Amino acid sequence: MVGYHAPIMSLRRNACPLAWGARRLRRRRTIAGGFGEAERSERGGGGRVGPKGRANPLRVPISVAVVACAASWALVACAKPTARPAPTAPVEKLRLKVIRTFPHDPHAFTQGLLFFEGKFYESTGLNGRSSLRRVDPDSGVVERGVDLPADLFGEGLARVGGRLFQLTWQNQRALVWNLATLHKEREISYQGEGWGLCFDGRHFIMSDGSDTLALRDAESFAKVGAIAVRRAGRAVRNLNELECVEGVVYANIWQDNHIARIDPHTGEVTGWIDASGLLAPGEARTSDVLNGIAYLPATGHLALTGKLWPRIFEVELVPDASPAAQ
Ligand SMILES: [Ca+2]
Repeated sequence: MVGYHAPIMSLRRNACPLAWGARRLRRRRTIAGGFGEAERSERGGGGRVGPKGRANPLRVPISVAVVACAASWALVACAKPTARPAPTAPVEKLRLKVIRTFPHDPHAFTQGLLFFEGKFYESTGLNGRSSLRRVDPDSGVVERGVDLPADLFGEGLARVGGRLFQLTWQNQRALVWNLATLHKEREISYQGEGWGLCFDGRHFIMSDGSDTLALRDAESFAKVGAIAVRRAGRAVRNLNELECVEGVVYANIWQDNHIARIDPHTGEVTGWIDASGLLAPGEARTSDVLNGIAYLPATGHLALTGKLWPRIFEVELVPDASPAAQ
């Protein structure tokens, strides 16, 4: 509070240039023996208007100046101190402990991944190679797959009840599939790019590569809100594949080996996960970026993969105490 009052006192001491100007003008008139008409005009309340239609500040009546000063004081006194950024909770640094691995189609350009009742469901991208597939975890066999039309680029994938919702990158169309049969039921139009998608039990949460997640209605897919994602006050851009897990959202950062754990109520990143080093050097040479997060409810672990990765990794999140993480 000391820092807040000190500037106000300083302002008051030097205060109002209008009143100062009026006092100076009256003193000059007294010294010169009076201004006659101008003095009467001033007392009568009429300030002269200059050729540009703007009042000469030295001819502002004292009463007006006093009122103006009082108003300016009131404004200063009532103004809130400069808002300080709300303190942010420390971001927990996390790393991965690999529990086991599953085979993954190294030709699958993974854009969306989820797990439900013992199966992986995966959306793959690229024009002419996009698909939706149900995969057996242990064998990696695609039990049922549907190729998308060549002009569609598959992206994020989310389940709501007995349906799968699959985004497309720039086609602005979401495909709605029957979960059991993988038959397409309908399509939904939306604006902008589609990257990642998850369902938190109430809304869809959708990324578009920016630092903002969109909330969308579970029925209409209409945008109903937005979440600006910040890590220690800084925007986190390139949010990609998503996974909604018990009140938090995990997001791949495109072209980065980190995953953000996000509080969707505040947009704050509460955990920063180093997901580097999963692939062996030989695997990394033929693989693209990390992209694919699925929650495994039986263990509470995550399953992670990437575009053209040969494996899916079941991982546990553990604190990262390495010097590089600090
Ligand atoms: Ca996912």
